[in-house]
Amino acid sequence: MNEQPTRADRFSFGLWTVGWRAADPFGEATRPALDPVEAVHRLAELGAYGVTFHDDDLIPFGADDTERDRHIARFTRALADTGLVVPMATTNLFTHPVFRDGGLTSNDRSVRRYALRKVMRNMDLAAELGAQTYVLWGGREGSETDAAKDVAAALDRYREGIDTLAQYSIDQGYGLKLALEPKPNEPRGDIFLPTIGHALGFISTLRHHEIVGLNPEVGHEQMAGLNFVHGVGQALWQGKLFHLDLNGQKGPRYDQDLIFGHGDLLSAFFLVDLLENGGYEGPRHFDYKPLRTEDSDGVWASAAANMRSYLLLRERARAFRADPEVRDALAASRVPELSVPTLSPGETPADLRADTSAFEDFDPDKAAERGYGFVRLSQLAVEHAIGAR
Ligand SMILES: [Mn+2]
Repeated sequence: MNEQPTRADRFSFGLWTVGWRAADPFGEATRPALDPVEAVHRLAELGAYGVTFHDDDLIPFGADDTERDRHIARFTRALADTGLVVPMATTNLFTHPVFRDGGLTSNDRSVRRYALRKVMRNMDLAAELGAQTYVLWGGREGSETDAAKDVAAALDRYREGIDTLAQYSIDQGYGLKLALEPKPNEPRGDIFLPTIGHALGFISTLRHHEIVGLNPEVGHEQMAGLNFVHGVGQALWQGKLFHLDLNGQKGPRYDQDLIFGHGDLLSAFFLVDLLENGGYEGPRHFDYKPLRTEDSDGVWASAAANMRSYLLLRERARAFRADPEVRDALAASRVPELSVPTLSPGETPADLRADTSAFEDFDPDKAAERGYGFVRLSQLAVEHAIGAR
């Protein structure tokens, strides 16, 4: 496949991804700092259309107004020079020690008020740069011991925080939608809103639930042992897939943030198939970490690899859907039949109860005889995914 990424593919990267200096809990940084202006230029050359950032990726924590304006001006010029857009922005509520017990759910009320102001300040910048989505990853919202938190109170404060920020977006006329990013653990021992399902349940209780959705991440759900494709499928079904973070992960362990496709490849194949056919129109955003072993050449190779993995999987998913044998196998497996409503138009529960063919004359032993043919279907998917067809 010689297809190169284009702006139409809507690939975007966080500044913190290619800019990660690769310090980990056991070792120091292996790479020098990356100027956000260089990141913008390199990503544009590679074919990305967008760049995203936490406030502190762009403006060092504690910078005064003059310094802040200077960083923003340089970044804005780089965007204008390259045509890169900022579809999403987010806030760092996890690095500074003030957030050691979280931001929106810290036990310390003054920290919660400070956290809200920090988010609002970067929402101002996000709106100015034309972003549509504002992501909230509550990495420090949680605990290591259940003695530390009244969970109901923490969720009350989480809801108050998100309601306040949604109200702010509305009051300012920013049109920013908020996207919550679930994660089960790391850096906290346990994080609130640990999965897509928890977050969807929480969102339904919000005052402005219509402008709050999700930014699910491949690795985060897989860390919890969950099926990311099913999670994204439900988020789409509920109209809540506002944005997403693509990367790779090898099962339940620490957050690996591998290149997209370098973890569970078959799940990545089905994910691309779902995104391309399920009505998701948003950015294909990569939230990954270039391996700590790599130098700066390796960083840019890894950025290109994410996009190439996606494009290859998209090509494979298209081939899968276009294959007559696959269509035949889908029909034999009665996959399309699942789209047929179980009751007939206008049929009531009483009508169903009166239908003897549904129960009294139904032969469950006979119906149980026939297999579903999912093995054939699954093998066809594997063969398309690995390019054997
Ligand atoms: Mn991650």
